[in-house]
Amino acid sequence: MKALAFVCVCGFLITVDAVCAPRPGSEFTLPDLPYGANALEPSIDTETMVTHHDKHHAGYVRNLNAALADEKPCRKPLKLRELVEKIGTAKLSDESKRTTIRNNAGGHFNHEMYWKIMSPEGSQNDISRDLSAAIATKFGSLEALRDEFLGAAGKVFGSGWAWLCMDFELKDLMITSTANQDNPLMDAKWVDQRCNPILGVDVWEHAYYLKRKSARADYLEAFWTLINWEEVSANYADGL
Ligand code: MN3
Repeated sequence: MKALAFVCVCGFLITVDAVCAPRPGSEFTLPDLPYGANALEPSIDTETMVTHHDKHHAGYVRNLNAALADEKPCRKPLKLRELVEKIGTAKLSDESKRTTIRNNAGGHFNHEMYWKIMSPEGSQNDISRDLSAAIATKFGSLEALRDEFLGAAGKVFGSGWAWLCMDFELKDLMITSTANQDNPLMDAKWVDQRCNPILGVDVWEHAYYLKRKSARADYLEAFWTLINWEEVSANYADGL
């Protein structure tokens, strides 16, 4: 009987406050790009960056705030990562909002990571010793990781993302992909592989179409040269 009571309390704690309305002034906001909109030229053109950040990412943030507004006010700050992790099961005042929150919380989280894991110079020399060792163990070399990662990104059907990800328990690396704005942190019913993402590439056409038309492979080759490995290494260290 005691065990049953414990399970029930646990379930309650998991769902409570997972989805709530941020207090006025604490709504989600669009982060600035960590570099100028023209800084990734010629790999990613300025017009693509401006549209992608100022229209698409801004839209996810705006729609997320609108979808959360009717929930009960948050008692503590609502963390984006927590929302992404819990949206598959969290209690909602209106079930029809689950898809909207899933898409827009995912869109906001994924793009925040995407901007940060790129830099104008790229930084292959900045891979931490730990991440470098993990890459060698799992893939054999950075070149082999590149081939597998870009291969997975090229195979995403329609809009979605490819990820370099960490197993939550074993901490080893893996590559996976998600549809639309889903993220490997989300509920298992929506993703092939639950894991902790440390590097993600956006393969929606809006990420490359203005410059590259349908040539996703060219965009992916260019993206690889932009990766900010210092940031990816920090994500890896956070996941250990
Ligand atoms: Mn995008």
